Order: sequence, then structure tokens, then C-alpha cells
Amino acid sequence: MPDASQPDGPSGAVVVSDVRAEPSSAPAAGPSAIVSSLRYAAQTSGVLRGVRALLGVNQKDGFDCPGCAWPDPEHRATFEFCENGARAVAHEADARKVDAAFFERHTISALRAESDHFLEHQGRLVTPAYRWPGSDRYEAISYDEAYEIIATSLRGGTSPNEAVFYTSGRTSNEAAFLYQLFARTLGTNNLPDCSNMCHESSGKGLGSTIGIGKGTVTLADFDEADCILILGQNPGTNHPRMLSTLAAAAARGARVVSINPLKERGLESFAHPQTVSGFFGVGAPISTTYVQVRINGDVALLKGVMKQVLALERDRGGVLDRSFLAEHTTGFDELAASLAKHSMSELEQESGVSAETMREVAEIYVSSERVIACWAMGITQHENGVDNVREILNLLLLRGNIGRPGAGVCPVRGHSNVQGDRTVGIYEAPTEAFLARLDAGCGIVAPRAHGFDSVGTIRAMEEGRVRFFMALGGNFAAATPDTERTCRALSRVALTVQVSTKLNRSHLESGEAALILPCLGRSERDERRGLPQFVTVENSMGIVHTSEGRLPPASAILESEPAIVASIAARVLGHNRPVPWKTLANDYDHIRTLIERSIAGFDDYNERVRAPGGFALPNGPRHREWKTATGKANITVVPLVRRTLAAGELVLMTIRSHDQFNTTIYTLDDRYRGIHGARRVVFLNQDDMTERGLLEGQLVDLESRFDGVVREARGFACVPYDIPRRCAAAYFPETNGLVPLESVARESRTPTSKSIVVTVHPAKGA
Ligand SMILES: Nc1nc2c(c(=O)[nH]1)N[C@H]1C(S)=C(S)[C@@H](COP(=O)(O)OP(=O)(O)OC[C@H]3O[C@@H](n4cnc5c(=O)[nH]c(N)nc54)[C@H](O)[C@@H]3O)O[C@H]1N2
Ligand SMILES: Nc1nc2c(c(=O)[nH]1)N[C@H]1C(S)=C(S)[C@@H](COP(=O)(O)OP(=O)(O)OC[C@H]3O[C@@H](n4cnc5c(=O)[nH]c(N)nc54)[C@H](O)[C@@H]3O)O[C@H]1N2
Ligand SMILES: [Mo]
Repeated sequence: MPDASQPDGPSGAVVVSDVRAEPSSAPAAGPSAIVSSLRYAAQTSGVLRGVRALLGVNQKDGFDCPGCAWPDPEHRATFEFCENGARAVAHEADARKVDAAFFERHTISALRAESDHFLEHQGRLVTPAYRWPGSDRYEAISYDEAYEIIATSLRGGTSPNEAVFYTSGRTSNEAAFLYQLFARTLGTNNLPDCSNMCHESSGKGLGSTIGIGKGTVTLADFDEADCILILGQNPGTNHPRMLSTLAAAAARGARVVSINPLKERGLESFAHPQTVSGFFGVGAPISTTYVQVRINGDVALLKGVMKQVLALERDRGGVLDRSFLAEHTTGFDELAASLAKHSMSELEQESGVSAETMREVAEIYVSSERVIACWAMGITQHENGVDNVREILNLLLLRGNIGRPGAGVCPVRGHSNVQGDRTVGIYEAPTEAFLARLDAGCGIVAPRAHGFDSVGTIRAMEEGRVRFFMALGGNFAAATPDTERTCRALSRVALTVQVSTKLNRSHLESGEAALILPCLGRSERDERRGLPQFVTVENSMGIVHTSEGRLPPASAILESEPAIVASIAARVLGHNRPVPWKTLANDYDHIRTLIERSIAGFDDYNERVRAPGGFALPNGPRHREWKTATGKANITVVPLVRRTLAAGELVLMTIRSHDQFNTTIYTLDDRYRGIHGARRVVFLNQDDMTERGLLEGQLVDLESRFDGVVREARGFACVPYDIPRRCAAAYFPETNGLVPLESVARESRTPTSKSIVVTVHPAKGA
């Protein structure tokens, strides 16, 4: 029976759902959050295994929480976990198994009809499996047989650039390093990753302005900041541990300014589960100012705020950090001249924010000695995502808010090791300096031609230019844009290989032949020849630390990711070409020694990473060293973003619910936004609904139009919500089919998942 929580069934039938939307008035986190995560743990992994798993998260000798990349505080409470981290761990500790018998019972076409939620809840993958070309089933095979199938495919007729190696950001430094070394020795830079769809715009924007594609702050800076700006991020759901940091800052009087089209519960108030007041659900206010910008109105808003800052400088003087601007930056005069060309009313119109509010934010900004700016997907996933980042930098640079305590930039990463993967070489466009050092460290000559990014991979698949596709984690078919087209593109690939912990859409929407390689999860004990191993990861603030699983593996046969990559590389390239793969995989210290030799910043890796808390990678801007072409921090003039909507059109942002981790759907609820039991919902402004004659709960179809092509997503229940006019929101990945493959950010080529122009129509057949 189709309902609003399920994907369109083959019939496309639609029925009115019982979706309830009562925005929660309770503060984020707090006791109900803990109860809810423990309930989930008990359901999926059995109480004991679940609680043991939770206790191992983010302890000094435990494993890194796979939930997000927010760093751990120095002094950890015994229960330093958040609801969503707990859920991620419990989900991995699932006691159910997807084994040989499972694949005998289920055909691929039957599994295809199931929801993503169903697939992920079948249990842990515990057997390698192969689907022959033309077959409707996976068959259990051994790892060894799987490696032979891969080697045959890569040795026979696939040229290196017809092979693509995708990575999702949960992969450890050790596995990622071996993986890119394998790809580059084979002869390709086809190393797309989830970053291409995530913080690529941050990397490009930061790299071109301050010379490093990463943030500049550490956790300690949050204790000193007077003002924290949070743009396009929903930490209550996506980085819950960040709320403790924000609540502490707000409690000591720091100003927290949230810039978001939605009033997100977690940003409004927060109850810390570890404190008594938190336990009784008394919420501490977090945001002192909440600016409800319209979707993609951030450039206009920031220009307005900067105009006000310059006006304050004219009125009062002493507002700008003149000596910093002179010594450390370029481009200030051009910025000031360009701001003078825009009128405040124009900026009000494009941002949807009043001049008074911009003035208020400017006042807060100039009266704060130390300012940090944080952001996430609401900033990066727009056509002008890179410019958004540059505009944030412009504001900070005006008052020298980089390279001193309590100030700086903080792009809050998503996957727990997505930043580390990039550091150790998962990148389709590596620099010459990176490759030269890798060549010297590993005795190879890496290819110089840049490879495919995520969107480029799909285009190449469509054109028949990809014969082999391997994914180290992730869910490529569901996480990428233009779902139907992407699935068709994937089906043209001769062999697709997924290294995974759980069943997902990418196992079903695969190449002509397909392999599933199950692997150990991060929470599990990883022993090589009887010796326990740990891996290392880099958090959002450039700190590299250890992660060591404690739980017994879901199955004794499961291989680790580094071992799987090493085995494949040895089989394809030869045992010692260019490095002794098996020796490396048998003792991860050897991998780290090789990383130290091959990548800048990892001196004494094995020693330093064993120190409590790990070590920080070099970060020039922290010391006001700018590795840019000008040798300075670059202030840039970015074009004003003007919204051009035709009559009836809305801008749709695709966002995460509270109970999902990317394409992994834990439950069908989104508690803080008051949604229960449904995911196919669209949040709309009441006036936009009235204008269209739409009622609460009514089913609608969404249409996006791009270059003359119409894309459709059917059967979404309308939810009136506090969102600016002509803005709409719905969940990812259900709406990925609406995101045109060609609609990407300039420079970063990140899909524009937060600004899709759509129209809304009463559902066909409802
Ligand atoms: N529980 C959980 N944790 C996660 C994840 C998860 O799925 N679940 N995913 C992980 C990953 S990979 C990532 S990248 C992060 C994502 O973390 P977020 O970026 O917080 O995730 P989104 O749900 O995409 O939320 C985007 C936010 O930006 C706002 N927004 C959208 N468009 C605009 C805009 O134009 N301007 C402004 N100012 N705001 C806008 C939305 O209202 C929303 O609050 O979370 C990580 N952590
Ligand atoms: N419309 C829209 N699309 C988006 C986004 C959006 O906001 N809107 N966000 C984008 C963003 S920010 C990101 S990061 C991407 C995410 O893209 P991906 O990283 O590709 O997707 P995930 O859903 O995180 O991957 C989940 C799968 O990873 C596997 N997995 C989990 N743990 C492990 C492990 O330890 N090892 C291995 N080998 N596998 C594991 C499981 O099988 C699980 O099914 O999606 C992007 N797509
Ligand atoms: Mo992400």
C-alpha cells in the first residue's frame, strides 16, 4: 500500500497521508533525545550490544563517532554522545544479518520496490556477493573470488581512465591513502568523493581567499569568541555535539547569530543531556539573533551587513582593522567601491531581510572583538556556493577576524573523516606539489591529468566512458542528483563494486555485473594476524586522532577496508608494486609510515597520533601565513545574486530530517520540525499555499524545469511552515530526482541541492 512515506510505487498511486506537523516547542536534545536514541539502540542491536557500543564512542581509547566531524572536547563526560551519533552507532551494531540466505530469498527487482528505510534495516552485510550480467539475484561468493572478478575486469580491456574510484567520507586515512595510491598507480585520478556534493564550495572558496581549503579555528577558539555566526547549518540535527559548545558560548554572553530560512529548533534552544537543567528539558537559548534570510539570499544579506559596517566606520571610525587590511589583504578598495553601487533597498529585496536587521547584525559584528563564522550545506549547495564562502570571508577580513584566538572560519564538515580523506589524496584534481611528493614517497609516477568528480563521473557513465566503478562506502545512486538519469548511467558500467556495511540503493541500481564487498564498521574490533589495529581520522578542525573499534565484528569473516583495498591492489598490480600491500595491511603502522613519507604535515605520525587527543595538521592562516598567489588574504568582489523566478515558481531546498544520516533513514520522524511518520512532505509558506488553493496535508507533485527538461517528484503532503515566501523545503534523497545534473555550482561543480526552481501542483490521481 503506497503512502506518503514510501517512494512512488510502480503504480504511482497517491493517497492522503496522516502526516502530523506540530513544530515541537520542547528544546532540542535533552532527555527525550537520550530516550529516543536508547530505544533505537534496543530495537536494532539488542540492548546490551547497543549500550556497549554507545559507551565506546569518542572515549579517549574508543572509536571516533561516525555521526559527524565535530571534534571532541578535551574533558569528556562518560556519556559524550549525542542522540544522532548514538543512532549511527546502534545502526552499525545491528544484530540482523544480510547473508547468503537473504540473497536467495530476495530478487533484486523485489528489493528495488522497497524503500531506502527498508533496505538499511535488513541488517549488516556479512557475505561478499556477485550479480552476474543479466541476473536478477546476488549470489554469495568468497572475498577471494570477488577480488579475482575485479582483477579480471581491470586487467582485461579497461583502460585506467575508464575506471572510477569513489569514496564516502567515513573511510579512514589508512584505507583512503591505499585506495588513492592504487588508483594512481593504475594510472588514473578518477577519485570523486562525497565532498564534491558537500563542502567542495568551501574548499574552493577558502583556498582562493586564504590559501587553505579548510577551517582555521579549533574548539578552544569557541571558548573565546564574542560572536558566532551560523549560516546555512542545522546543528541540532546534524552536529548535535556542537550545541553544547554553542550553549556554553551563549551562557557566557557570546552572541550567536543564526542565518537560516527556517527557524531550526536546535538553534533556538538546547537542553544539555548531561546537566540537571538539561535533563529536565529546560532549554537554554542559543541564538541571540535569528535572521530568516530567503533561500540563497546570503550574498545580498552579507553585502547589506558589510555596507552597514562601512557606514559605521564612516560615522564612528575605528571599526575596520586598518593595519590588518593593509598588511595582510588585497582587494579592500574594490570591495568598498562595489558595495557603494548597491542600494540598501535592492539588498533588502534580494535577501528578504530588512535594512534594520542588517544594521543590527553589523552592530553585533563590530562590537565583537572575536568572531567565528560557521556554515554548512545551506551555503555550499548553490550555483554561487563558492561566492557565498568568499562573501563570508570578506566580512571576517574587514576586522581581521582570522589568525587570532577566538576568531576564524569553521566550515562544519559532514562525514566524520571527509576532511582526512582529502588530506591523504582522495581528490580528482590534485596539485602538482601533492603528486610530486606522493611520487617520491611511493616510487610511482602518478598521472597528472585531472580525473572525474562526482557529476563528471555520471556524465562519463552516460557516454559509455566508464567500464569499472568502485565505491569505498557511501550510496552513490541515491546521494547524487538526477536519480533516474544517474541510475540509467550506472547501468551502462560493465562492473560496479560497493564496499559497504549495509544494504542500500546502490546495490540495486548497479552496473551490468555487480559486486558487494561487506566490511568491518568503525565500532568493531579490527585485528590483523591477532594484533589489534586502530585507524586515524581528521576532524573538522584539522586534528588527526585515533579510532579503535571495540565491539566483536558482525561476522568473523568480515575484512577491514584497508585490507580489502590492499588485497585488490595486490591482485591487480602485483604484490610489491609499488608497495608491499599485504605487509601494509597487516600492520597499519606501516601504512602511516608510508603516509608520513608521502604527504606533508604527518611527521612522526605514529608517535604523535598516539598522544592523547592526537595532533594538529599545519594550518597557515592560523598564523596569518597566506599561501595564495598574492601572498595575502584576498578580499573578493562577488556578483550580487538576483532571484529570477517566473510566476508560480518557488525555490526548493533539499534538507535532512532529524532521523536520517544522509541516505540512511533511521525512522520516518523529524521531531524538531514536528513531522511524524512521513518523509514525503513539502514545507511551504502559508501564503504561497493559499495563493495556490492548497490545504494542509494535501498531496502535491513537484516539478523542476531546467533547460527545457521537466523532472517530477510525486505525492508530497503540504506542510504550512514558518519559511519565507516563495521558498520551499523537502527531504533529501526523495527529491534528488528534481536536481538537474547540469545544475552545479560555479568552480566547485557541487550540485545545487539547495536551490532548485520548482512548481507545485495538486497530485495527479489524488
Ligand atoms: N544526524 C545527521 N547528522 C549529519 C548528517 C545527517 O544526514 N544526519 N549528514 C552529515 C553531512 S554529510 C553533512 S554535509 C552535514 C550537513 O549539515 P547541514 O548543512 O546542517 O544539513 P542540511 O539538512 O542540508 O541543512 C542545511 C541547513 O541550511 C539551511 N539552508 C538551506 N538553504 C539555505 C540558504 O540559502 N541560506 C541559508 N543561510 N541557509 C540555508 C536549511 O534551512 C538547513 O537548516 O551533516 C552531517 N551530519
Ligand atoms: N539533494 C541532496 N543531495 C545530497 C545532499 C543534500 O543536502 N541534498 N547532500 C550531499 C552530501 S553533503 C553528501 S556528504 C552526500 C553523501 O553521500 P554518500 O556518502 O555517498 O552517502 P551516505 O548516505 O552517507 O552513505 C551511506 C552508506 O554508507 C555505507 N557505510 C556506512 N558506514 C560505512 C563504513 O564504515 N564503511 C563502508 N565501506 N561503508 C559504510 C552504508 O552501506 C550506507 O548505506 O550526499 C549528497 N547529496
Ligand atoms: Mo556532506
